[in-house]
Parts: sequence; C-alpha cells; structure tokens
Amino acid sequence: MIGILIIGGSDCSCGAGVQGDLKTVTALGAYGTTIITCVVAEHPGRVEALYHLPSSIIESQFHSILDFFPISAIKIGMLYKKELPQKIAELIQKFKIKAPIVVDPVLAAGNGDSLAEPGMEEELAKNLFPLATVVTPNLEEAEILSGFRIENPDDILHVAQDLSEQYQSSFLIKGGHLQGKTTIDVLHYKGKTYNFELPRILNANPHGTGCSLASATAVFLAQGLDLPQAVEKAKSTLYEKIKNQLQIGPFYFLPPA
Ligand code: PXL
Repeated sequence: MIGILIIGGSDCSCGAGVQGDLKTVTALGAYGTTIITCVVAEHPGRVEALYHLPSSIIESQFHSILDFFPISAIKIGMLYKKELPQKIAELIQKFKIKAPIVVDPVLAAGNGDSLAEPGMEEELAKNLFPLATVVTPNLEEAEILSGFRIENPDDILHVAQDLSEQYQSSFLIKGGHLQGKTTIDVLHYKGKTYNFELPRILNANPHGTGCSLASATAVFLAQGLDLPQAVEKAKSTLYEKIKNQLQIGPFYFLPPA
C-alpha cells in the first residue's frame, strides 16, 4: 500500500486540514500518516482559536513515522509558525526523502481568517518551494505570492507562469474562487501551461476542497502519474465529490468516502 505523509493543521470540523487530507487519501486507497503542526478550533464559518505545537514534537512525529514507514509522497499544508518551513525542509533532507512533495502554501482560510504568521510566504518560498514537486496556492495566496491582482482566467495563466519562473518550481493555481460558469485551475509545469476547466457546480462550496485537491494530487503522484495527469485525475475525483457534497447544519462538506 502507498504511504502518504500529511503535514498540517488539525481542523476539528474535519473539512479541511489534516483530517480533510486523511479522508481524501484514505478514500483513494492509500495509507495516510499525519504530522500535526497546530490545532485549530474552527468550523467552515470561522476560526475560533489556534494553538501551535512546539517544533520538538513535530520533529518527534517525523521520527516516529519515518523510522518505519516508506513514504511515497508528502503533502504539506498549514504550518502557522514562521520557523516551520525551514525545520521541515531540514527534516526532509535529514531523512533523505526522495518522494514527490506537494506544498499547499496555506496563508488564510476561505473565510479570510489568518492561518499563518505574517511573513510566512517568504519562509515557504525560501525553504519549501525549492523542494516542491508542485506548489498549490489558491487565488488569494497566488496574489500574495506574486503581488499581482487576479481578476480573470488570463491573469491566472500569467501568474502561474511568473511564479514558476520566479521560484523555479511547478505551480498549480486553484482558481475556484473566481466567478464564472466554469472553474479553472492552471498548472505551469516544465515550461508549459495546462488548463483544467470543468463546469461550476451551482450552489456547491464545500469546505476543504483546496486541501483535498492537493492531497489527491499527492496520492496520484505517489502512484507514478506525471504532474499534469495527477492534477487532472485529482480534479475529476474532486468534481464527483463536490457533486455529492453533504450539508451538515448550515455548512457543506465533501463526503468522507
Ligand atoms: O479552509 C482552509 C483551512 C482551514 N483549516 C486548516 C487548513 C485549511 C487550509 O489549508 O489547513 C487546518
């Protein structure tokens, strides 16, 4: 069985974060292991409180997993503390992990609540983008990373290319938050741009789709697909799940399986 290492924050409502990733990875038939960086008291409407863990326990979790478990891909999500990108880069190097790495540069929740210390973007760029197989910002994160305002699909294309050139890594910009009849995600990979466009599912906005797209991509990379194929498959898998979104109270979630 394929082993995936998920590094990120705990979302107690289990839509996004490590729990959302673990559900995605499990539904795709892989075995997910998790390193929790912080505990977030949240539901899709609001982040209520946040408690970050010391880097010593993050290192210990790394040891516990890597001591016995062959990892075929890593998905990195919310880190919160500015010192963690460097710490995690060092641990990846220390354990000589050669697997594909998906870096989701989590800066803010979908509702705008902050999920990172100020200046996190520079630390991610310096320490983790160079190790990433792909970096997967949403629109708002791509705007922060590029300093460019994204208003239409053409802007996404340009920013994906600019970010890839600036950071010498592949970028997948998740364009779901742009209005329109379709949802457009753009991948810039090895000098080429790939457009993934699907009809927008009306009235569907389940929590955790960004996290899940990144973790599904990690699973398909672990299975040996190349990056454009992995993204295509992750997007179509997510599409089916969004169609079957669950309403729980006032909120929407991806179905667990
Ligand atoms: O909705 C964003 C979000 C919320 N909570 C946690 C997350 C993320 C996005 O990555 O990691 C813990």
